[in-house]
Amino acid sequence: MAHEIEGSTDGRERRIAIVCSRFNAFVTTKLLSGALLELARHGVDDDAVTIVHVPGGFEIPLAARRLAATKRFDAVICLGAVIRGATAHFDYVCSEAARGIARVSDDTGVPTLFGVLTVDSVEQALERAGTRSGNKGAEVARAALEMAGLLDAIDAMGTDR
Ligand code: INI
Repeated sequence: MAHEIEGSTDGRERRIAIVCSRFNAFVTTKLLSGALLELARHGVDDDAVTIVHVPGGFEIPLAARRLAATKRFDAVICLGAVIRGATAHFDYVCSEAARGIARVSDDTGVPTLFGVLTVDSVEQALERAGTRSGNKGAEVARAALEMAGLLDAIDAMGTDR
């Protein structure tokens, strides 16, 4: 019979870091609120959450990497908002943020979640920050807990055959 493993989203023993970009703060503060609410809903203690602010999406990976390297956290949640209309270097900021965040996970083994909105307009950004299309911050917070739980479950299998 096949073995199936899923990550528990129980947050009671979790320590979580959040990197939040200040650029487009009218959106990212909503993502942050969504993430904090979701973590609390899953039992994560207030004291177990560390929030780090960075200037823009471009700077998220560096801060995320430093946090992951401390090994103090079960997951790092990255929050930002890159809006096409607002910048000529939209594509650069998006791709560096996405690539950099993925690398943090790969290099450190600490789940590092991509909660950076990459959208065409302010309306689309606000829709994904708690109005019509849910809240990306909450979504990645839940995913962070699931990935932390999943890695623990895989580790608990041990290395024996
Ligand atoms: N950073 C963002 O997070 N979102 C944006 O929409 C954005 N725009 O429009 O330029 C943005 N730029 C700043 C960038 O992330 C860096 O902070 C800056 O280039 C300094 O390195």
